[in-house]
Amino acid sequence: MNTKSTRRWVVGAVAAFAALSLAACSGGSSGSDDTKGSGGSGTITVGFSQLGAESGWRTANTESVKAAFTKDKGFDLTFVDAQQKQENQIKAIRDFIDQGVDAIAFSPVVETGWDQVLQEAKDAEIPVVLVDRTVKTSVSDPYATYIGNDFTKEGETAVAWIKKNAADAKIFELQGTLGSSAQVDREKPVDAELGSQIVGKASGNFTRAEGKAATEAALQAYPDMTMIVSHNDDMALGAIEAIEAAGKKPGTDIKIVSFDGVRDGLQALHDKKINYVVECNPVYGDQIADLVKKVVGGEDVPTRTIVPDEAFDQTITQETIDARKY
Ligand code: GYE
Repeated sequence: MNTKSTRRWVVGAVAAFAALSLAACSGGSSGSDDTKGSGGSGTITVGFSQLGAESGWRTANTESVKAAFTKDKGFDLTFVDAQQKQENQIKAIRDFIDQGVDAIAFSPVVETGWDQVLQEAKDAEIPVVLVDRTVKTSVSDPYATYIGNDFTKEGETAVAWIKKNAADAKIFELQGTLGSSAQVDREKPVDAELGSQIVGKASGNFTRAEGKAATEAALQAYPDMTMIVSHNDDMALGAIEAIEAAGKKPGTDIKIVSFDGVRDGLQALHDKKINYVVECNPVYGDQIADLVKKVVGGEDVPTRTIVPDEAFDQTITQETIDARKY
């Protein structure tokens, strides 16, 4: 039996035992409540390492996670915000391992550097559910399942719009956190299809303030740019401030293509300051919780669950924006 099936067997046996002892002492108060697994009576303890609070997307994702992992729904959640620092995430995951949680969920800030801690979780037989961003690791069978959006597809959607609507744009690429899968994968199709039109790149680390600063510098360095491809809405909103401060018109003098679809971003699209927004839906806490339950209960889960995204142009209506969840 490999590690996974051993764990499955143990979890199943514990659940069966819990069900039996519950039946045996019905009405009694002596039943242990630290039963692990999703056997019905037990609470599932989950450690969630969120990478930060850098953007509107992240805030919406965190709210969705917290709303899904409640006591009422059978979870005991420890949620730790890593403030965009990998070492904080590694420490949080090690703490979860020490606590012996039933499952670990985490959104990795960057793709690499997780080998050791993933191995430690594996050795401790604690299943890992990877959320939002992906990892590159040499550990075999490093996590139980992944759920998130298809960033490469999002990049392709942006490229298709640019080719159709601004084919000769001179592009400054406002990158997300360097080395994060959201940056790497959104950028790949842009480089592949529009590489010769990219006049410069700089990271704004997915925040509004850094997006503004990077755009201020870019306006000086690349005066010929006619478009910004921003890896998220927050940085695009920072870019809008910088463009306006430089006396130019965002959406006209410098077109903006962005990702996420947070309400402020879509409002700027409606106001014609952004030209196109590729959605990245962060509201999937319930799906993460469902996967955690299944993994802990030893049920089969898909290796990958992709959250579907839309895209919006300036024809978006105010009603659509007002009806958004985030
Ligand atoms: O686009 C950005 C956030 O990983 C999809 O991270 C996520 C990205 C999202 O900071 O706003």
